[in-house]
Amino acid sequence: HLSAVIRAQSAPAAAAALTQDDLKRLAAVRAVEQVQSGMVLGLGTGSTAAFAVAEIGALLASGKLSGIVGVPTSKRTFEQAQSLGIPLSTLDDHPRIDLAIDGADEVVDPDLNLVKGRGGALLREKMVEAASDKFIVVVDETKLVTGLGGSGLAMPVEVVQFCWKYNQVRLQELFNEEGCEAKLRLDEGGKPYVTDNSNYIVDIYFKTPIKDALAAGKEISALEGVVEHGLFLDMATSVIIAGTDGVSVKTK
Ligand code: ABF
Repeated sequence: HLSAVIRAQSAPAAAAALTQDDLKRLAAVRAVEQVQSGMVLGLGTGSTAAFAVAEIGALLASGKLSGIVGVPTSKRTFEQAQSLGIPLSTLDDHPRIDLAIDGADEVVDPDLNLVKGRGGALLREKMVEAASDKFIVVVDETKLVTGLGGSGLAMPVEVVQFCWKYNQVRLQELFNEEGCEAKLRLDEGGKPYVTDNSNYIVDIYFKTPIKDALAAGKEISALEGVVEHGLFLDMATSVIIAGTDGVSVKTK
């Protein structure tokens, strides 16, 4: 009886001790359970997706998985996957992907719409994930919001370098009523942040959640010089959310 009491008391304590990285790893490892030998995989970007890439590398190394081909969503992920010995390819050679696993910046439940690209890799992420039969999103519970743009953090828009201010002003105008601020993203040295595809990013900060994300996405895409935006609508097949109370899987 005494040992049962000790177990019961220590279980919540152990859960409370989980770090955000532990939660990210839990979500990522759960997603990798869906990977089968022979699959073409979209490999996401960011700290949560990196745990999934590491797990895939470990399963390949131990022989539990084989015949995997990975399509990375960024140069960073390419380097990580290459260092783990994961065979890699491109969308040109594998235009159809079986399963993509990636993180997100914001997730709305129940529609599973996302904001992505705070890590700067939104263009390749969107292309790879649009080409995927299944797209599993892996997040810790801090990413859940009631409406996109609701975290107060950036919703990125990738724009060509040429006359980037034109797009900054146009984006600012589009969302003026929402009290948004559109700012050019800078790198640590104070220079414009340059994406893997040699573009710039204009980050939009919303004061309140976007009312109609579908319409907003269309309006942003219609601007000349916009390459892609971070609203990933109707793309996720499922979202795995790791919280201190456990892991939950949301499927549309
Ligand atoms: C990628 O990495 C991006 O779309 C998103 O911006 C970011 C999330 O990073 P993290 O998992 O480190 O929070 O998924």
